[in-house]
Order: sequence, then structure tokens, then C-alpha cells
Amino acid sequence: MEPVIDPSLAELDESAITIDSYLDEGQERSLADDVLDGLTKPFKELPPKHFYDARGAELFDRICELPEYYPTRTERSILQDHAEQLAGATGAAELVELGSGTAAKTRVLLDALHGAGTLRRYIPVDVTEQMVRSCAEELTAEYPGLRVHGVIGDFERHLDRVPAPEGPRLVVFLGGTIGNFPPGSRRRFLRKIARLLGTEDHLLMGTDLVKDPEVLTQAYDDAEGVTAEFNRNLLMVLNRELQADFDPEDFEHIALFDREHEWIEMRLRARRAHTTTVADLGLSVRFEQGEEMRTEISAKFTRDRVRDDLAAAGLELSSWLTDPDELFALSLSRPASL
Ligand code: SAH
Ligand code: AVI
Repeated sequence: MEPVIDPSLAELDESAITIDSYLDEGQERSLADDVLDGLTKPFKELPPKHFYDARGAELFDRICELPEYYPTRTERSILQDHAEQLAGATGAAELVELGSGTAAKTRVLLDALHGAGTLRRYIPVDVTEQMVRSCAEELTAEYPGLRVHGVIGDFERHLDRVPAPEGPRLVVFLGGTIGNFPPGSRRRFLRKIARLLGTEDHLLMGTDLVKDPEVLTQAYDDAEGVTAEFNRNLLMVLNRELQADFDPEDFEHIALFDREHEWIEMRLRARRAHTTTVADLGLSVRFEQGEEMRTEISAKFTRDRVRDDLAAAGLELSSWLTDPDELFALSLSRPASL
């Protein structure tokens, strides 16, 4: 994605930027191992973290602007309504953001923390290198005195590489990305996040809420077909990174709401029976006509579900912030007192 830098902004202060990258060969191995696991299961699946190559990140940005995809604008409005309260409650000197992307909504929080005079450092953690780099350049130009320490890595594997705290810390995990973990992994991951927090630190997490299934399925199957393209782009990632020979047109995009688990599933359904090869893995994979492969779950939450997941990670809910229609929620939590 092209960085958008306002030329009128102050000159780039490179000393304010540190970038650590942990995406070496290990990252490719992780894709290869994930694909080998996923394509040899009786019900095939691929993990959603591999959606976000440059094209996937660009498509995700377009999804965020779609009329059907309410989470982004709703979360932004909740942040706008409560940013000052959050700045006051946390007194954060540093903001660590997991899956930071373009940090578009984060600016609402950065504004409030900068305005309150407490903010010193921003630590974006994302698997997409270009996003971390352009975000660091933009934010150091936009917020004088702010240092940005970017971590390019997989937050499931590299959270221990987040630099040691330098003051009261706010960890943010926005967009509802926690919903992309299945329930057990979600709690395991929240436990790892909890290790980033000292007794006075906070976690701010965005979660999409359970609602009318029709509204939910439309958000994941938009009229313009952007989400379908985002879904099929995963096959292009496998073609490029693992020398696979998928034809994305052989697959139809599916979004369905699983009422029992209260999550959205995105799948790719084979339009015809065919065999694909993944050359780097020496793997031939047979798809029957109509066979579905899961590419993402996106869990929807209630206040109780969030509270219980946080509690399982030793965190205590301190504020539950939502919009008037209760479409989306932000929860502020902190390590539970013993
Ligand atoms: N926080 C932004 C972006 C959400 S999209 C928002 O709320 O709009 C999910 C982001 O998480 C993407 O930027 C993607 O690159 C990143 N991501 C997904 N899985 C990841 C992983 N395992 N490790 C690090 N980043 C990941
Ligand atoms: C990043 N994540 C929270 C998005 C979601 O809604 O689960 C990814 C996405 N998938 C399809 N549309 C958006």
C-alpha cells in the first residue's frame, strides 16, 4: 500500500523511529506449515492471518468503507465519544497496538493522549511490513515528540518481542480482530496479552456484538463483492508464496452465520471438482464440487462473553463502551486484583 504522507507536515524525524522485524524465513515456514495442516484436514481450512499481503490490506481498507461493514465506523464513533475518558482513566505514556493496520482509528486515541500530555511512545505490531513502516513515518510527523517503535511480526509468535514498558501502558486491540481466534486460542492469546500488562496498565479491546444474522451476513458478503475478492485473494497468496496453482475463479465466496457458536464463517466453495498442487509442499489437493474450505471465523460477542474471556486471562472488565444501537463494543480491562 502506498504511504499517504502530507508534504506540508514537518520533516521526517528518523531518530524518533525504531523498527524491529521478525518476519524472516520463519514467517514463510509458518505459512507453509499452516497450509500443510489446513489443506490435509478432513474439513479444509486456512488461517485468516495470511489474508494480509499488500493486496489483502488494500482490500481490507475498502471493506472498512463499505456501507454493509458497520464495525469500523461504529468503533470509530465509540472511540470519539470516549477518547478523553480513556486518556484520563489510563494516563498512558505508551500505546501498544496489536494488528495496527493503517492505525486510522488509533489517531482518535493518540489525539486524546497527546492532548492530555501523557503520550511518549507508540508501538504498532503488525504482520504487514509496509503498514508498520508508513504508519511510523506518518505518526512521528503528525505528533511532535512521539517516538514510534514498530514491531513487524506475528502477534501470535512475537508478543515477547514488544519492548519493555517505559511508563503506564495501554494495549489496544481494535477492529474485533480477537473474534478471528477460535474460543480456546482466544483465551490463550488473551493470557499472552495479559503478560504485557503491569498492575497499573490497561487493555482496550474492540468486539463486534451478536445481532440480527441478516445484518451480519451482509457485512461479510457485500453487494460490490469486495469481501469476496478479499477472501479469494488468500489463494493468490498461496500461489505466490508456495507456488500453488489455484484458480481463484474456481471458488465461490460464502459467508454464513453459525447460530450455535455465534460467529460468522467465511468459506471458499469449489465450483467444480479439481485437483490443485502446492509445489513448495509437494502436495496435491483434491476438491470435490461444492466442497467448502473455511478461511475465517469472526466471533460475535455479548458483554458476558467478553467478561468471561477476560477473566480467563486474569483480566477484570473496568468499562464497557458501546454505541446507541449496541452494534459494537470497546472494553477496557486491567489485571484483576488478587
Ligand atoms: N486494527 C485495524 C486493522 C484490523 S485488520 C482496524 O481495526 O481496522 C487486522 C490487522 O491485523 C491487519 O492489519 C493484519 O495485517 C493484522 N494481523 C492479522 N493477523 C496478524 C498476526 N497474526 N500478527 C500480526 N498482525 C496480524
Ligand atoms: C480483521 N477482522 C476483525 C475482520 C472481521 O470482521 O472479522 C476481517 C474481515 N473479514 C471479512 N471482512 C472483514
